[in-house]
Amino acid sequence: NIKACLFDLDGVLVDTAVYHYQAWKRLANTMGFDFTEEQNEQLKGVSRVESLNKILAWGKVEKTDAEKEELATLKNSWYVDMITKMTPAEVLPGTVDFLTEIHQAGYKLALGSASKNSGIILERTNLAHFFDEIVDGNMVTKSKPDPEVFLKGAELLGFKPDECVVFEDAVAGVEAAKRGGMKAIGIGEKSVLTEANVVVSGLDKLTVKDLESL
Ligand code: B16
Ligand code: MG
Repeated sequence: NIKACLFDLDGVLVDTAVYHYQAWKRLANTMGFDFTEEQNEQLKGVSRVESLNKILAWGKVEKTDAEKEELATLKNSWYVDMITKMTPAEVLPGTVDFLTEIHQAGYKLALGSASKNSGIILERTNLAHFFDEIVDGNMVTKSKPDPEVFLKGAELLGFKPDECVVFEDAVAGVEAAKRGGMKAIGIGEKSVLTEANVVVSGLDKLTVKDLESL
């Protein structure tokens, strides 16, 4: 029986992917190359350092660790400029209703995000109060598809993995949930999130009943 819900942030609760894309694109452009929206898909759910490594490989650019750190910091400063201007209107459809409903039904909620900026985003969008625990990129050493972020969330909430369900939009995130022994609800396309127990296009398509039948 499901007792706790673990939520990915970007692509599930809010669409910050557009801001990540703009900031990474600007960084690539300053180095004299570009990448496509399709390539950008591969950056979803992936940590900041790993995203940078992929982008540098696409541009066939080599950088030292010190230079990489500088580049990642620069990208993050542009990204933070954008997310500090976010408003509750940018929360994805159905999110507030669904979180309210499951909270009232007695489920415990945790965030399980790869982002080190989850705090700002949750504050700006007015979602912070829904979560009993928050686990993000500041608290983990291994990124998805490693299950660390979700296992930590389950542990902090005090539930076993098989009492938890993860909501994820990234292939790496669904894999992390499964490797951690949890159920996974995919947010996106069935043909992409093949390992998920259920796939829907967004939280607006779910009700508390869907958790009972997992
Ligand atoms: P930051 P999620 C992930 O968030 C994003 O999907 C991914 O594109 C980003 O690189 C990663 O967070 C790290 O973000 O640079 O803010 O630490 O989907 O796990 O909520
Ligand atoms: Mg995501």
